[in-house]
Amino acid sequence: MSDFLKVSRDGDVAIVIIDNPPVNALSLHVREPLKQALVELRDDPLVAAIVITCAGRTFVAGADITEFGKPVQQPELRAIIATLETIAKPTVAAIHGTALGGGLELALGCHFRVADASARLGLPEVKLGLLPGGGGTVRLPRLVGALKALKMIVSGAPIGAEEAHTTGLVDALFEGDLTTHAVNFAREIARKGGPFTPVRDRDDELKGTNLAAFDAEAADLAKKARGLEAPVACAQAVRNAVTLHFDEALAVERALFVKLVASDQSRAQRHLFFAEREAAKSPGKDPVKRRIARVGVIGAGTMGGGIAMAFANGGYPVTLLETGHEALQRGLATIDKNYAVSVTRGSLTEDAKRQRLAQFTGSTDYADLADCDLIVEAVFEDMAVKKEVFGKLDAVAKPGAILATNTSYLDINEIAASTSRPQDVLGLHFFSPANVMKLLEIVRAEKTAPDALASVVDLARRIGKVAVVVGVCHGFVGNRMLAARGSESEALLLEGATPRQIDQAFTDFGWPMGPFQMGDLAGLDIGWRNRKARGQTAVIADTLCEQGRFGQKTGRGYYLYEAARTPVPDPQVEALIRDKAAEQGIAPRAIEAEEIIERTLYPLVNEGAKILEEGIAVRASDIDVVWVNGYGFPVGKGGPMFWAGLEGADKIIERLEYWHHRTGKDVFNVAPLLRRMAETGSWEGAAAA
Ligand code: 3H9
Repeated sequence: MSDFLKVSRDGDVAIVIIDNPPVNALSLHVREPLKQALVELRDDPLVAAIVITCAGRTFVAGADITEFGKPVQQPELRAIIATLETIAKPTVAAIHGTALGGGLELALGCHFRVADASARLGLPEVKLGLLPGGGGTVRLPRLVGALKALKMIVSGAPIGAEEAHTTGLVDALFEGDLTTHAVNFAREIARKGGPFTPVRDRDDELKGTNLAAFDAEAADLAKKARGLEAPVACAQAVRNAVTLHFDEALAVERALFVKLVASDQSRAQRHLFFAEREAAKSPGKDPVKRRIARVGVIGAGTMGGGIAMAFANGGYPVTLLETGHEALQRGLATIDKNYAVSVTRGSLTEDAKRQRLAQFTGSTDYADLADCDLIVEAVFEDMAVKKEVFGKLDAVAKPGAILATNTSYLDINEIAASTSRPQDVLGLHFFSPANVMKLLEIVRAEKTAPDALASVVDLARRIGKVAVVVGVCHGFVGNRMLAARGSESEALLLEGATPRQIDQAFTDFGWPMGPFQMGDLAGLDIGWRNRKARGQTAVIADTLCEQGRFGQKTGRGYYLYEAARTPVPDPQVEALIRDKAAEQGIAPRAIEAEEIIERTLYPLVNEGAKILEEGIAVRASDIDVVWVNGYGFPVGKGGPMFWAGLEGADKIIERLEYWHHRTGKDVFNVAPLLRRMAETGSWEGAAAA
């Protein structure tokens, strides 16, 4: 019928097969033949039942996201679902892989849904700053109840086929040839006879809805949304499914969708969706990858242990090396404890815990790393120590093994040059806790071989990381920009702002926490040690550390932590800041949130432009991926480089120039690429100009 849609027959059952690789998105070229096929099959007296299925690895994974932001072309998904609901004979969606977003909404337009036992179903639109716009908010509650629908739609997290079956979303589960099972299911249903009730007319599940409980849950979720509009709209739409007539609720859903799809937040989140996928692609021709079957990790401290867990969680056997038996046992015990916590929380089964622990082999002998295909060192951040480790690795690692350093700042070219195989050396900069944090900066050194790089990019995806390839410089992309963001924080304190005020400006912007809360969480002693090693000072942070105020771990930092992790402003710290300001002859003045943002986030963008110009990052969107996944930059603003476009490059330049003129500081020295961005309107244009 079309390249993207086929219809076949198995006796009196018609099988509609959507074939739009890679994920069977509902692009216009699918919607057109699909609507036509449904009309024809509806009117064909020889057809007793209709099965909708997909070719390839998955059922429909949603609307075609690349079409958003362009004029809507008919037929829309809603019209297709409306057509489905005019069909009196039984319609069955046969789901394998993932039924997501518009894909699940299409399935909800059918009378029945059957699924492969390994399938996953969900409405992830919220992650794109949207709500389900094909009737999902109105139909899903009719099958699973309003509260369950609320949780699914606001979280965007898919559920497994088994849970979908238990909750009533799926009518039957099958293993083996799904189409055959679905056809038999449809034929049997047709034989028994109708009438068959479309989901829109089934409201049994809605009748007992406890609206007070619903509203309490929705309020809780709204609080966690931190300024994002989509989760709030999702909750409102699901509530409408309970309180309004179906058609009214559907109309409101549509209106909300139209508003959200045009919003900056959704544009930002869609940008990130594609940016993450783009970042994982190796530039140039895809080389043949090296086989990575076993991983070695050197150092069983917090970082090394977390890295080892990340690999074990991804199914890789890990040799964990420490210098002494005691440190090794301590590291292994911590790993055991971390998994036990996951079991207690219900995110891991006892069985899975056993399987993961079985992936670890502890050792204190470098010779035991000889069978590892990738070895990651996570030892003390010191060039001499790293070189010693790489010297030992050079002696024992097998030919072609990839040797990685987890350094956050050090020059990987220098580390590589200290070995006889610089082509096998690269950086794997994990973020703490490494088993949880999604971001992985993959650092290509000058001599890193393309196949070594491509192999770890591929591996990163396999262990569920969001990988970004970056070049060598002090702090790479993330920490270098963090330094630019942080450079004015102290100055702002000395000039009159309080830690609370600065942190508040950040959380109002959408960050999960501000720089001082973050510093207290990470431990102020780390930066202190770094500064001392580089001969730098930060008068307030250094004084806090000299007083033993390292942050949460000592119960005191920029804030006091009396009750657990809640930061309480400390008058002593504020007095200390005023004293230090007085010593420097700085008279305190009132500082507005706008100035805080200008002096911290504009330098962040500026540094990003410098990084891009130097080729340390390949694309502006890679920088966004780093900042959203590693540093908590608000997703609704799309990362610093995307946000620069929203904020206006002209405005940023004007304010950077102002502050540069006033302070002479290099962080305000406008990057030439940022100027070209202002002229061309995009980072791509700026790079090409
Ligand atoms: C929606 O449905 C709105 C409706 O409610 C209302 C409409 C009115 N469109 O992730 P992968 C591309 S909103 C276009 O690497 P995986 C992706 O960019 C949608 N393209 O594969 C990549 O391209 P490339 C709700 C899409 O196996 C390639 O496919 N649905 C779409 O790791 C492979 O993707 C979602 O949000 C799309 N919908 O994971 C689901 N999806 O090769 C979004 C993927 O050029 N998709 N692409 O880089 C996913 O979550 C994952 O892709 C999936 C597969 C789990 C399906």
